[in-house]
Amino acid sequence: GQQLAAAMPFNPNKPAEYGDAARTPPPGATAEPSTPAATGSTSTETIASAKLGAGVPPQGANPTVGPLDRVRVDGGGQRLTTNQGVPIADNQHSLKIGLRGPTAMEDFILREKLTHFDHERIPERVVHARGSAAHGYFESYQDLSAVTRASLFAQPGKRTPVFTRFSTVAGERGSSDTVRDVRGFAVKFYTDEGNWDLVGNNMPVFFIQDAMKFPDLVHAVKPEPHHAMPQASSAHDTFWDFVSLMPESTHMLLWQMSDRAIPRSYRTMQGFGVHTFRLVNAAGESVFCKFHWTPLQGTHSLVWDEAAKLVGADPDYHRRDLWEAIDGGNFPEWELALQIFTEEQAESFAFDVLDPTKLVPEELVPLTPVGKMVLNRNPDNFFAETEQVAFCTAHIVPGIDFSNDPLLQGRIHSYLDTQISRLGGPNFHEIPVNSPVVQVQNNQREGMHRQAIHRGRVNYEPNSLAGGCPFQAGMKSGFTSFPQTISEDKVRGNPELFADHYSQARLFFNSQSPVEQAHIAAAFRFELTRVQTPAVRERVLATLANVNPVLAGAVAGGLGMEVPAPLPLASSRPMHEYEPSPALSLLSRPGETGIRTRKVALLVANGVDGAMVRAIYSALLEDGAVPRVVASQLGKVKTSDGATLDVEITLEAGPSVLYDAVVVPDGDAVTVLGRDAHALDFVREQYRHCKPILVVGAGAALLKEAGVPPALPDGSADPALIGTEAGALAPALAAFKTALAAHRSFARETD
Ligand code: HDE
Repeated sequence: GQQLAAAMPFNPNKPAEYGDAARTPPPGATAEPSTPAATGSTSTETIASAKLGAGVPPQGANPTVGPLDRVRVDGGGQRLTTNQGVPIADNQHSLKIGLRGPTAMEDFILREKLTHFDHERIPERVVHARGSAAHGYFESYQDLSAVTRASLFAQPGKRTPVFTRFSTVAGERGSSDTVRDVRGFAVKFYTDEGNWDLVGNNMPVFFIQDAMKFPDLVHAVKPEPHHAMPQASSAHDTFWDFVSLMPESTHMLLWQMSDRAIPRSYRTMQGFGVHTFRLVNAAGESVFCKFHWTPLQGTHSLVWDEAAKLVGADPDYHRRDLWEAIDGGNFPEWELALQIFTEEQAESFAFDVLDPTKLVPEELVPLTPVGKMVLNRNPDNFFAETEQVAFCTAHIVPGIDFSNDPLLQGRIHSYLDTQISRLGGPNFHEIPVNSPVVQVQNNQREGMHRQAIHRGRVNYEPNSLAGGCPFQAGMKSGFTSFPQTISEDKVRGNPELFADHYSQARLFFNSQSPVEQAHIAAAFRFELTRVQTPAVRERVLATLANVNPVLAGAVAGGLGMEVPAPLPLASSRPMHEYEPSPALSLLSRPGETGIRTRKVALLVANGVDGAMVRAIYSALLEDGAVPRVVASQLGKVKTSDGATLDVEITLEAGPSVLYDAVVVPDGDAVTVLGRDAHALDFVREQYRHCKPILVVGAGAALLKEAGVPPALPDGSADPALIGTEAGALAPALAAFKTALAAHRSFARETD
């Protein structure tokens, strides 16, 4: 027996069955990666995994790494096995009756492999199907116990692991990243009192006021049911038909037609909890609260023409950007801020705080920063983590509670419900990425795919046979709902202030810079041009006539129409007039990370000044930017000093839209580049998309060839169009970096 035990492999997956002692291999057993030939023994998957102490911890290790360790699988140095762990001798040939004969029914290896493959797909999310996620942590700045007993806010410096998923809403799982759409911003906090999911968007308001309307809204925006077109786009009749009959959507439509809907990166978006929530302290006192995420990287967007071209150039543009930033150690950060207000204050506002089509202006209730989120680890496996993560608005923790916002109330039901069909049953909380870091204890049992092995005979409460355990936590430490007093009739309807559909739409538009206003008008023009039904276009114009005459006029002009009479108002109350709120402009948050992670193309060809390319390349690298040597063809180019330079990517594979800026260095290369249509398009598009351009010496000729205005040494005509002689590179490079940090020069926009 002793001998047999020694020969048996030790299985570290099962320490729980035998207590902690089982973590130590029995004498003779091996927990080291081993080649079967050397020892004649097998080893289990986790033995080879880096996380069992054999290797380096994954980048940005945090407390979720431990719990996920149990299920990580690394195949390095291992034999192929079936799902039953049986070693597979031949993975290339099925079992046949004679080399040219039929396949044997008994080929259980083939059948297992095909059966598993046949069932690989799960339903995609009905909305927010396409997304990307990362692990990280939230760090609290201060002790917030005066307003909430939520443990993650209990003390300064306290860290809580998070998993955050960003998404588009309308597109299917394989659609493109840069379409015009709202972006999801969902954060799962693995707190020490259970999971809290803050399932927000990158815009602070929503299209509808009541959960009852959500299926209709989603049906209207999704591809039309008869021919399943268009993919991932709101620019079609059914969407505009629905929203033009739903004046409460007007405020959100302005956000959706703004540059917020085409972010430069997930890393440059704000996030919002949208609804009013409650915070509750240990004494049971409650205040209202709105959640805001502000990116340290600043808020930056694409321009529409660029976004449309990126759909083709790189459909994974945002996914890649997030992945590469984290992979390269540029961990994105967001500050979490709260708008805290009392119920009494809320009653004095000109809008109803339970109405999710309204925001609370920062001028009315300032933001209180309470902590920051750092995303520092890419998932190991997209399906296991990003696809299987289940966010639920119902996941709240003691200290946080819902408000009566009728949209939020409906969401409390929907998210748990949807996981049951999407993830195949009620045990989705046991999927590793969804498991809390605290132990789950209750008497819920069985169901599909149960992982936990509950011990003992007691699966009910109250009980005496298990000493009453697990026992109710009680009011002091357990979750308690805020005991709001309500004495009202049971009715279907809305409070009166919900009927003010336009004053905050007007606030938003009036708070935008002229450039942003022009982009909003252009987006309406584009979308309504795609709409085929004139009456729908007309109804949207009649809606906009209630918002702002300049906007309505610009959109109508763009469509070759007259502005119709405004839609009749739903309420006779005079509309509230807000002062513009500068915080609502994207340009008000340029960010603190300078040129870090900005991508810069250096266009080269034979004859380029190689020393200059190297100097500019390293100067950009030094400040954290991502320079790339781009040419017509891969391989090497000969530089003017007789040396060579490695080309990193071609103009064809790396077109202009993939870069935030371009440099055309000095040298004869310009003659070669000037004959390449890709190079001409490149600089034309960099110019058209308002990106910083630096041309040195002879490089200026490429601008002329492309029909771009000349670059002046001092950038006086256009601060992001910088030309210099080779001898004066340093100041020009400094000006270029400043322009790059500012992201774009909208003053030159010609679209
Ligand atoms: Fe969602 N929403 N939603 N939503 N939502 C889903 O849940 C729903 C709403 C949001 O990365 C679904 O797991 C209803 C507002 C995000 O996995 C589903 C209503 C906001 C995500 C669902 C809303 C959101 C979802 C689809 C109105 C911003 C992606 C799959 C009553 C505050 C989360 C899933 C992720 C996903 C229902 C409205 C944000 C069907 C019924 C408002 C970020 O449950």
